[in-house]
Amino acid sequence: MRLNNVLLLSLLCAGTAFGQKLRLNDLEYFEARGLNVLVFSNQYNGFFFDEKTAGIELIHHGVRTATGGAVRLSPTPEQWDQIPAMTSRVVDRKKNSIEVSLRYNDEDFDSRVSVAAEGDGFRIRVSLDRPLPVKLAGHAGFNIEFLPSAYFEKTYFMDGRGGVFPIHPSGNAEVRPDREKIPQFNGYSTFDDRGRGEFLVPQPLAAGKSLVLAPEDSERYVKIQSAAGDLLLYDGRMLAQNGWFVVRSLIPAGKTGTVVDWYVVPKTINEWTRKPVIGFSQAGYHPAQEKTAVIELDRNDSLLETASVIRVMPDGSAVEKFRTTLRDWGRYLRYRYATFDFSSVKDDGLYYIRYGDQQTETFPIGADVYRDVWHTTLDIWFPVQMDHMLVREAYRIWHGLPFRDDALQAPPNIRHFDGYWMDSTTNTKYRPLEHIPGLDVGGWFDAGDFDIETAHHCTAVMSFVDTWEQFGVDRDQTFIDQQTRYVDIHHPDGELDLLQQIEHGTLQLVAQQKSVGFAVRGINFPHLYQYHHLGDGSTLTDNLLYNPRLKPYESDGLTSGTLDDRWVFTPRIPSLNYSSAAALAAASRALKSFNRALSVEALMYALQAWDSEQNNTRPPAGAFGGRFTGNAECNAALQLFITTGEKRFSQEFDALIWHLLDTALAWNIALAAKAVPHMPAEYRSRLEKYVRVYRTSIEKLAHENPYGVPIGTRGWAGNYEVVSWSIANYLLNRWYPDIIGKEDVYRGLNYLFGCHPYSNLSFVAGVGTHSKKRTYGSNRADFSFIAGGVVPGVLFLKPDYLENKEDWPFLWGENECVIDICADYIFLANAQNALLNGR
Ligand SMILES: [Ca+2]
Ligand SMILES: [Ca+2]
Ligand SMILES: [Ca+2]
Repeated sequence: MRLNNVLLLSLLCAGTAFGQKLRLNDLEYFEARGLNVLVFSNQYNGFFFDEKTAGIELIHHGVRTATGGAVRLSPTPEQWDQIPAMTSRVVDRKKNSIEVSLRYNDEDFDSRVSVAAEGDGFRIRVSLDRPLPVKLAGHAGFNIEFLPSAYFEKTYFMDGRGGVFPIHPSGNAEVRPDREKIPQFNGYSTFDDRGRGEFLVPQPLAAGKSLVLAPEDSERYVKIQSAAGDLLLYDGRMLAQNGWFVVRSLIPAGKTGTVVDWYVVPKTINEWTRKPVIGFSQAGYHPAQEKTAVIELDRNDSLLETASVIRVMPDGSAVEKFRTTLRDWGRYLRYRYATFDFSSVKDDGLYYIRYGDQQTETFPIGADVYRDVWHTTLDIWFPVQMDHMLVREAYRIWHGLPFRDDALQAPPNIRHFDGYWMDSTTNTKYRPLEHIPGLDVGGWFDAGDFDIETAHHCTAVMSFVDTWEQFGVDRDQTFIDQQTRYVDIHHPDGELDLLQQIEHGTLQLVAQQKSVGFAVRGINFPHLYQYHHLGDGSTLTDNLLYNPRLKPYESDGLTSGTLDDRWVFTPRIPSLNYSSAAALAAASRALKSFNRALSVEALMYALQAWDSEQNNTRPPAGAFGGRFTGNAECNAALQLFITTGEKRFSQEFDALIWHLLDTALAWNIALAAKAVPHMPAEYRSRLEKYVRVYRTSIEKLAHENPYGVPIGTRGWAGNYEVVSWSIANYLLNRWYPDIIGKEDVYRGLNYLFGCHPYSNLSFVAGVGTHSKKRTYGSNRADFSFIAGGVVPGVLFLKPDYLENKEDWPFLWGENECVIDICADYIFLANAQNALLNGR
């Protein structure tokens, strides 16, 4: 009866097909104005597991507010819980429906989930051909997850009873014995049960047949009705700060056919149109550079004729300085774009852009606008990432002295989390779980996690040396004392910070070569429940060496029976050892007069690593890092040549580089450019042909998207590629200015500083008028940031959505700052200054 009314009502609405508001579009998702329903356009991947970017998802009035619609095995799945594999996906345009088949291989459990447009919303049905495996009864259910920050300070109704969504999780949990637990990834556990053999099950906030989320807010209103079992509302943050609000229905035991049947109606606002995003540089512009804002528009929006630049005056008045006609760029992914060229505005001053009734933040134009933009990254972000040091900033201790108990030899034959593993042998002289001395020195926390990721260390040290050699950065605003392992931010100590950071990275790389004999995969945690640590890294272990003769949690004051020391992962990875050789050879130059002894050691180990890899057989291209081996070997040859001047290295470089350029030009062009000043003149002319081919790829980008930079589509957003691309252009511009122009360099920072899709926030936390204030660092649970961190940026979600959430820091692919991009950002900012204001 109710259904008929809905049907009748919908049929009366003009323009809707078959009485359904949602229709399947060409990109195979359901669409209505203000609402998209994605059904496994994005799938779970087996690397980071549940990234909160897969399954059935809602994009509600432009914001992705729901994810993870799927059959799941726990009430509030965490990142490392089992994920279903999608074994088929059938799009039925006649029925206006999509059906997917899901499988849990380990549990031999198959299900089908269908989503069909119906009335003002859609129906979700879960069906089984075989009853639920007995073991999964009470565990398996259909879940969908709602973004907490989208529902903060909002309410819900469950069967007419009102409730408020909690800002902080404050529900109840129940303790259950381990035997009832559905195993997480590879038998690891995210829960530290202190040896008690138990786990936690969150209890629902509410239960009933009909749930309304955000009845007060038409942009967020969603009504869910269950035809059979109860709807249970959970708060996933009870177990993990990055959890979402979960709505689920249990799958009943012993049944086949339809086992879950929900009717979902997200409200939409009539004629809703997304507000335009005016992309521009929040850090401002140099008078001499091109200045083009990119305006991102809803496809239903109509482009206004003009935009203007308004100058802000010291007396508080504002005057229009410039107005011009906008250029329609056309469509890119889901939006329409227009460009606003105000390059002719060159006077020093403060300005904002006005488009329609919108006015942007105020930004400067001036020769000095980029002079200091890298300071916070070197002054604050890198010091906070420093491992094996206590780090203070004025009254705040960012973290105590961590990992004095580094590190134990990882046992062989393991498939670990975070992309770590061990081969069938340790490749070292150490027994499994034996303490390897000497590793508790130097290094940086790689990212928002606390492991030493050697590959990124090599990149960061290499990048720092490039910055040192090309720009002679002579800043000193940080106190760094290796003797007492103490760092104090905003405290000059008479030593150049960049050299101190090169020293800090080199100390760790040298220690690996010295103690282990080669560059290790990294130093990471034995337990998954340590890995997801939030807050002060020094509290992650007890900082006492592991002593197997003591019981867990027992200590003799010097050692401890708790197996919490980090593990050293020691598979042999030639590309990594070559990268270490390159970084060490480069660092030995930078450290020559700063730390003579370390400089000598660095070169010695660089040569040793080189020789040992030259004598090893090369791994197949398919092996880990195999495709990078050529580039890493070539880079090591170049750095060793620059440092030693020995011909054998330049010959090896020359023997490798051309093949690399022929097979993967974009990956290797920057390396080739770095060699120009060190190679004979004919090298430069031979390279020119490749630079011309590379030029065409830059031109192609200008047609691919309105920003003219490479926008990545991987599971980790692409700011690193944008920065690397701009650096490559800078290195090439130096030798081939007629082929690669200065503007090809400037576009990268312009994009980073706010001229990008989704929003116009600067992607460098704390830099520019309006910048990222919630990033995925050690303080992410505080919805905060570490100044100077550069986030990955806009994440591509299939088929046409770019996203960088600012109200939710926990999506690492969007918001996690890592050492390699931050080091490269310092280089690029200095490069851009050098180009604009003279080398
Ligand atoms: Ca890591
Ligand atoms: Ca200093
Ligand atoms: Ca310990």
